[in-house]
Amino acid sequence: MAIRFELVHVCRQSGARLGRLHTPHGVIDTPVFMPVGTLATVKAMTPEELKALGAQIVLSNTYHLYLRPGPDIVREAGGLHRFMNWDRAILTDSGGFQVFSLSPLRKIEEEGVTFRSHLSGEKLFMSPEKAIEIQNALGADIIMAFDECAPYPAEYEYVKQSVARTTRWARRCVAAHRRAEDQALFGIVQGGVYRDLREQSARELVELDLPGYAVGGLSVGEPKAVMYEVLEYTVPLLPADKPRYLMGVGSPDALIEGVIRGIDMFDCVLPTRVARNGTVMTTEGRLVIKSARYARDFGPLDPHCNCYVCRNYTRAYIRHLIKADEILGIRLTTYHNLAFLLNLMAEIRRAIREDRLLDFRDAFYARYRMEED
Ligand code: PRF
Ligand code: ZN
Repeated sequence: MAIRFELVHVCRQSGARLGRLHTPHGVIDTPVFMPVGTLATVKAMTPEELKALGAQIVLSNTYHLYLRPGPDIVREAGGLHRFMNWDRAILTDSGGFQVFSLSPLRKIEEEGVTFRSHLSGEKLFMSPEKAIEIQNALGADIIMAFDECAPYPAEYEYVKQSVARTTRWARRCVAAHRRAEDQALFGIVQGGVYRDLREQSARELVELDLPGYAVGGLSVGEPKAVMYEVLEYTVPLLPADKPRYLMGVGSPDALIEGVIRGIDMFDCVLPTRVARNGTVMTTEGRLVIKSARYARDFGPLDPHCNCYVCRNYTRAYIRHLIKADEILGIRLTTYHNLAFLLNLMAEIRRAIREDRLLDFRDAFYARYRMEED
């Protein structure tokens, strides 16, 4: 068994779970947020900096690493951990989402997906077997089944076909997996916003007795209230003794709401992506640092944050760096945004341990100005 999930405590106020996920590259305290390192790097951060921030696991992408540098080079380097100098845990997504969101002219068939590289335009093919073969070569601690993420909105009949195909593909992933002893293969529940399809997807995947399960197909444009409702009826269908991962979610409010509904793992490009256009995440909401109002603001990015950036740099200085396109600007906003989200997760874990996660949510919302859906 590649991983072992230890349920440490269930919050008596919210039902949220505190856990420990044991992997071949260390123990992860859950609920956890996984910074995204699409191309075997969390953009602008060194592994040493990620460790200083307390990152316990990062996510990388099969699709992107398949296009470049190619799985053979990563395997020859000794695997993804050695290639990128990261000795803590790694999860790779299967490409079953990036193919759909990034590649033009893709064609989905039972055998797999034919698509064009968004870089070279060259025609490529991805199948469940291929996605697993690549992920076996990359060597992450947790790998994901090759799924189809239906768009939102999508017709019931379309999603029904897509759920059935995702189950058949998951079975093929299980059969193709060659490293079950040191790589945990997670299934991905699909089904859009249709309750019976979510139930069918969960039932069929749970039958495969995988070491963990993700909820996919959410945060794809539906209102947040709809996502929360889907989680409310989907998460209880997943085994309580295995980790549950909500894919592609990273806004502070959705992290808190996801944890309350029983989620243990999250990933999102949000903190690192918005950092690069100068958006800073704070306890009061997002702040656009380029704005003229910060030109003479000599306070920290977030007065409630005590990260390296907030202890040493001012809003005025970081605004100047970002406006001047200086590399240090996006390094500092990225560092702070990750510190903010990783610290939020640590506070969530403490609130679960102390049976007060609902009180924590209310206190957080009292200060936080929410983004629109
Ligand atoms: N499937 C996979 N990766 C994903 C998703 C999915 O549905 C999502 C949906 N938010 C993000 N990343 N394989
Ligand atoms: Zn900070």
